[in-house]
Amino acid sequence: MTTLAIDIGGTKLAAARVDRDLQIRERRELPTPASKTPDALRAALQTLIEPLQAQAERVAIASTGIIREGTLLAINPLNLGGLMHFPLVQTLRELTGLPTMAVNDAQAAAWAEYHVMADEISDMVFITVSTGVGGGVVSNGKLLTGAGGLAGHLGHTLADPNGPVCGCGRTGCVEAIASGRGIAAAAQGDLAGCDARTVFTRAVQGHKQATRLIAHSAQVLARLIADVKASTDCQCVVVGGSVGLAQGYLTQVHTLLAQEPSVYHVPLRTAHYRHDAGLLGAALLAQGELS
Ligand code: ADP
Ligand code: BMX
Ligand code: ZN
Repeated sequence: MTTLAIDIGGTKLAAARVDRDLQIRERRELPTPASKTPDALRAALQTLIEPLQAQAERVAIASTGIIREGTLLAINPLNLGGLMHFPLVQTLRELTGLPTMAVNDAQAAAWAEYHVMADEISDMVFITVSTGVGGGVVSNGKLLTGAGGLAGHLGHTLADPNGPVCGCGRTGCVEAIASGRGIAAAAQGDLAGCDARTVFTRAVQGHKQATRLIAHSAQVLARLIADVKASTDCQCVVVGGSVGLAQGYLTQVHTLLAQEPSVYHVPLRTAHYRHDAGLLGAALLAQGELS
């Protein structure tokens, strides 16, 4: 019983064969094609899955964006280029001939992380700080997707009314400041043009602007988590994504959250499944839906 799980992010594509007991047997990664055209994505997905699909019985996709009737929609089209309306489920069905389902990446990751703690916890929130900032909410043991798949898009809540314009059209979203793209966009002077990974490396070396950019991201994330606690009364917030998982980041968020009034405090955890939470959550959801 093997699932071919695929994770489509704004920066990277990942795929793995996942067993029924959630063990990853083989995993591959490719950059999300820079041109972000439908043809380039289809070709990249084909290359990615070809060596993995032989024994698979179904396909489970976790993807950035809102997934509506198997099609990819963006709340932040800047993260997706020309991929708006990409027929995700249809494309993977054609490429593999297998039953296929798709879900938002952060919602999928929330489900995997909830699975790890379901014995002790009924209400939790997952936040990915990656190319964008995504979220998934589990309330009373149920994953919230909302009427149209938008539930949990925490990156598009307000951080600063005087902040940068977000790709979604609003001004000052959490994502426009705290995400990898947000950090890179704010980099100036000798950091101009650097990606978030480089900004983190420079901060470790003591670069002042790099340190400030990361501290600003962590501050925005801590305030978001206080808002999330106020709106969901969750028992735990799990943080993932390459920025969220970066050395020292969650410690900063934790310190800043501790400065908020205690009613907004909530235990913070690093994603148990690290970079694989989206893949495994999609596989888990597919086991339920496509079995
Ligand atoms: P995706 O958004 O495609 O799911 P990631 O979770 O890897 O992919 O997030 C990509 C963002 O994380 C980019 O902005 C990238 O610069 C940044 N990033 C990647 N690796 C690191 C790292 N080791 N430390 C800090 N930031 C990183
Ligand atoms: C954006 C949005 C979310 C996604 C989040 C994290 C798009 C294309 N994506 O807020 O759906 O969950 O980014 O995505 O509108 P990632 O690419 O950083 O993993
Ligand atoms: Zn936004």
